[in-house]
Amino acid sequence: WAVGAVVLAVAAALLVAVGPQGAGAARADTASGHRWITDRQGRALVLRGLSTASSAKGAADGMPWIEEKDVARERRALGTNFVRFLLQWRKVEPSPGTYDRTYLRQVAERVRWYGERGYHVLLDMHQDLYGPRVGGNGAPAWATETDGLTSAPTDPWELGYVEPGTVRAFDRFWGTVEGDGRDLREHYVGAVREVARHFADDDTVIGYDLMNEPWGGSVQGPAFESGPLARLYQDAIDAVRTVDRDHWLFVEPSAIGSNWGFATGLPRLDDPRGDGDAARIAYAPHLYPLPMDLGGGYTGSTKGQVDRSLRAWREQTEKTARRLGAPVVIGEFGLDTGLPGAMEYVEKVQRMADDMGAGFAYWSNDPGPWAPWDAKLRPTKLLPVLDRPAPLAVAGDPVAYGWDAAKRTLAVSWRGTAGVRGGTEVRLPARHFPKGGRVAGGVQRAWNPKSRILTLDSGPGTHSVRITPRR
Ligand code: IDC
Repeated sequence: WAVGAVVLAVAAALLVAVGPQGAGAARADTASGHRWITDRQGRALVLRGLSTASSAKGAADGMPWIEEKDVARERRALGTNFVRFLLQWRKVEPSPGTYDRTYLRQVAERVRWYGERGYHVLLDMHQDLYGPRVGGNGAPAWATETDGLTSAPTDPWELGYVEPGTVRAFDRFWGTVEGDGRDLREHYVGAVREVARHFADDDTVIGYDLMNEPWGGSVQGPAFESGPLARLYQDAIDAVRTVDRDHWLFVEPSAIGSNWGFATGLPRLDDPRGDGDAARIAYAPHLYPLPMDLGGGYTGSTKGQVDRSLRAWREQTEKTARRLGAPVVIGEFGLDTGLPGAMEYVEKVQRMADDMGAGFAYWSNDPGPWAPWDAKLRPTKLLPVLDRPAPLAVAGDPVAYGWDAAKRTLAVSWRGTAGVRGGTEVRLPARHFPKGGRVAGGVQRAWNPKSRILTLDSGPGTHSVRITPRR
């Protein structure tokens, strides 16, 4: 989002205005007024994982780089329970109104690889810079209308969002400029519904991310988010519900601004399932503080700016989640692990996610400098940072949880709620718990040294459990 010095100056001023106290006053309590995505046993899911994968964007068959053995390695190495799986509209609907069943079956095969290892999969309708005809990925060529305007490659890639062909393609998609009448939004909604129809009965799928980093073209800010974007989301939600009653619908704000911690104008959306606890709309904003987008690390004066950005981001995210009545999953965060302070930053974001009771998908699992493995699939220094003790599923309403590295203690507290089956599951990585865990304040029901999952007894009332390494 390097859109120049002016933006940077405005951004800095706004961040200073929000100030350090802003979100610092947020509750440590993650339970009250906070909704949770639950598993089939009614347990609150703490979703932790990565996106799979950027490589799918340009692949002819639209598949990410992974083979089944890579999924097995991801589970073994990180113990994650979540994956954000990239889809491409160009593959779902290669020609107008025609859906590619072979593509959806190939996706389903990979979803099964994850499902067999205990993962929950979020299917992400990904796009960057609209589509390949204007230098990006996502939309099919037949749905890219540029009125003769073109887009040149840019460095960094995000600047492509202001290339004329890309802006026009978005404007035509949203219907905010005069066009030849073809309703591209209706096609997009149809493609999302087709994905949902295919996966409606798939228990590994947790939901659909309706659009990656929506961009308003020449219409920005609340005019975009409360207008064309909200309409598209509502139409997509209504369409999905005609074929899929149960999976969650994840919505993202317009990335510009929100990724840095600014407010979003996204309004509350209606789920035909019903209001309150019946609704299944989740909020999945991305987190990329501006100083880091501009290439900075987490060090020196940049560190202070990033910290302010994180506080602002948390405050805005919690506010928006309350407005939407939605649980929060950080849909993307990530950085080049070679940047100074990068590991401290990843550690900090994970702590923040725990404090917020939010899930996350680190960007991304593509082997290379951002990932927990390099191009030769050897672990990078990110791997031990992501391989962190955490609860996976909580048998009730989570109150608070977190790993204290200094005290070598994983604390989890929750209120048992009626109708929940099974115990609370926590994962204890071998690097921190070589001989398993010693449980205080609760009862260990089971320990699986292979999956590193310890199950705790639950029941009515409040539970407050502390787990330290067994000696
Ligand atoms: C990036 C990839 C990069 C690719 C670029 C454009 O890492 O290799 O060239 O997309 O396709 C996002 C996007 C996500 C980006 C990621 C990192 O949602 O697709 O992936 N990012 O730049 N928003 C902010 C950052």
